[in-house]
Amino acid sequence: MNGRDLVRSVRMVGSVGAAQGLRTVRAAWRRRRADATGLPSRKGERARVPGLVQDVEPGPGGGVIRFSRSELRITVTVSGAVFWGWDGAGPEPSYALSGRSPEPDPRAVLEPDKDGGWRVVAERVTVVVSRHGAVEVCTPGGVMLRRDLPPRWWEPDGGGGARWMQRSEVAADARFFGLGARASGPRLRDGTYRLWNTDPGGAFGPGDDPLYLTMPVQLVVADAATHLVFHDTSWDGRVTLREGEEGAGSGHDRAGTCELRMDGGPLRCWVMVGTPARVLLAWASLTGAPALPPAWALGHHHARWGFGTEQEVRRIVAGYQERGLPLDAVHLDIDHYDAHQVFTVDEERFPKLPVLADELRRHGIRLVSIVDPAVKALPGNAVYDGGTAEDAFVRDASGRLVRGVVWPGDAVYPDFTHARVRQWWGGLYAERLAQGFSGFWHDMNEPTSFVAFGESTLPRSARHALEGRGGDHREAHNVYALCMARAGYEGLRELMPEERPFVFSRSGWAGMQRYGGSWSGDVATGWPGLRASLSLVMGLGLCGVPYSGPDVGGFAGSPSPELYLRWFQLAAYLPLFRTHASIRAGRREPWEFGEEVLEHARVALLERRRLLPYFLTLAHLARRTGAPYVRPVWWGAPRDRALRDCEDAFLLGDCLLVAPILDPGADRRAVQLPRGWWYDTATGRAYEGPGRVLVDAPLSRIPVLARAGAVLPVRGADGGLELEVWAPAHGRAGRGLVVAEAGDGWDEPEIERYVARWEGTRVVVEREGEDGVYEPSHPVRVRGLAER
Ligand code: NBV
Repeated sequence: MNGRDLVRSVRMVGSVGAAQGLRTVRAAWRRRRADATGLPSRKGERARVPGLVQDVEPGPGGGVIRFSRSELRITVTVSGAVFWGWDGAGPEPSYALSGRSPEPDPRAVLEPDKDGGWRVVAERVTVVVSRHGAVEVCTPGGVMLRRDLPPRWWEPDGGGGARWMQRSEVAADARFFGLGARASGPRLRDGTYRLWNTDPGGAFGPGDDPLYLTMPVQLVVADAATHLVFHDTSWDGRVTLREGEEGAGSGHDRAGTCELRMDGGPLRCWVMVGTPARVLLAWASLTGAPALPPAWALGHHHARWGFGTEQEVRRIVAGYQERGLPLDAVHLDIDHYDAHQVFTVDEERFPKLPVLADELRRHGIRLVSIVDPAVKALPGNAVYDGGTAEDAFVRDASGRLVRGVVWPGDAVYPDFTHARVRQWWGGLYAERLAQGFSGFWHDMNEPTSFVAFGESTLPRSARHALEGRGGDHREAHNVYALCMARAGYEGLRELMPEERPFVFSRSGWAGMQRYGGSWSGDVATGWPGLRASLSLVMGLGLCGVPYSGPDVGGFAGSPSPELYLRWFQLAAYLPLFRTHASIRAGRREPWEFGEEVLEHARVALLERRRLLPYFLTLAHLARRTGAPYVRPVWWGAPRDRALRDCEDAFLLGDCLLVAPILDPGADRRAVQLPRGWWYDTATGRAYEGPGRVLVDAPLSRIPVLARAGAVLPVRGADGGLELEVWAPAHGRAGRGLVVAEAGDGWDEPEIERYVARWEGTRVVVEREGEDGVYEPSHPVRVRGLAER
């Protein structure tokens, strides 16, 4: 056990309490024993490299190139995405892909290149393979975007999965993003990042890695182009990144490097090239469109571990109502379960949950339930009995049930990598729906088991169905939560076919967006935690998971009024806007931090409510295009170096730039602007980008700037939809897309397109149709005129 594991274990045992202590010691021993006998030996490993090119077999979109000790399959697909796989690896089976892999591009053919190499030339990329097996992905103009050097494998003596390693080079100016949810980003600086979903066992900050949701997806942004690279293997691994250095015109650039070391799984990869928007579109078409949350999930959520009783929930809801504060959802944590057992309710403290849910719903407030995967290992517990009858729980190599320890004590784990088990589990949400819950919050699904020492998860030797292929936890671990999300999502679709499910999950993997979103887990209370929150949301968005948000105020402590307010103000502009705290943390209601904070929090809440139509539009656009709601400021200008290095602000869709306050004591801040005119929405003052400007940020607000020419849907004073238009720069036109609310079902609302242009001294707004322009379908309010 390394030092970090030790710290984790101590934290974890500390947080579960003495009663569980002994169980966690036993669980740790069980885990160690299982792995001592249940894992294949790595003895006598032999290293292998591909060797020299021998011959080729052209095929659709590319073909197979044979080397003396391996072979490489390359396919350029019609969507422009490039697939390559070594050693016979094809794109399927894959947990990330949403369906069959895309069709090969019939125009892309394998042809000889210089020095005995081969290449495939396609419309958007050229792939060049050297005779030693290095793979270069280049722009159509021939600029190299990444060069993957020949890989190396280590094969155990008795056969079985090989470990592998691959080094790559990227442009000297390239910046790395992604790898799932990372606390130290969004720009991933030099260092090693692990690919193993991990509960940090308590509050985490920017220095903690890995966290709950990792994925082998990198977005690499360089002057020549942006590319997304996805190594499609779910095994444990490590990515070591090193940014390059430009030689300031001396011609001595040092390339950026990435070294990937994986414990197993196929060596295969997808690369998508283009603008950030194009790349995310290609990624969403490969791995699936982001699920559209119901409209209420885009409002304000209030959660806490330890509401404890129905009366307390009522008290808090009344507190919001009496003060005129918008509230859309209340979340119940594990303390509403009967003795912490999933799919149960403590009837004494929550005797009439369906009545409460009904009452809240009449006031426009939904109830959301936590769902933990681990099931108390106790005959008589209905879920345990049902799962036993289904043979649903994970077993070890000798066929015994794997027991871990979680909140209810000794517990067993459903094997979500089995379709039958997912079907069974999905059906259990009927109990939750009957209790009146509308949304689901998946926790502890890395999966976590409390252990006194070693890794806080299942034994690596634990067996999993892996869709009938069979395998162990080394391969299933990282996709466990993804498969749980699938089970929940698909179950809910069957149980309430008329409503869009709302599922968000602490852990996950590539493709997670198909079923729902995520949240930042137990982020530490403190200014570094606030910064980490933004990093997590942005990083996930760039990996294709657009819906997430942090615990406002941080999970475990008591934020100062200022920190709480700044967190609240940031989260009001993030997709999931939720206050949440640990059972041991201080209160988090907006009125608990004094009059001044309450007034400013009210402004943030009302602004969020006003922006709801815009959030809904962004959710629809994310589903259709893969573009996250929260985008780095370089989204539309990845060549702007100053923007590429800016990590403390973000674009909310196309229209707004949000510059949160991430440090104590600040009352103004520098904002790096992309090209064009930007209005401070609070003062109306206009600034011209590109460049850096100082903007006021009194305690009452964080800077939010609107792009000149933006057309965004907002909620008007009468509750109806209104178009807010920010005057375009003179001589310029503005544009905006609007998707109007169509309920929480499956209706496909139309995308309305608007143009704003100057006519003399007036700004005119028109709706564009197939055959001309029309009057807008909603009232229009033009802003920013006086100031220009
Ligand atoms: O269910 C209790 C908590 C929950 O409030 C939190 O949001 C999760 O991230 N849960 C973790 C388990 C306990 C953590 C110490």
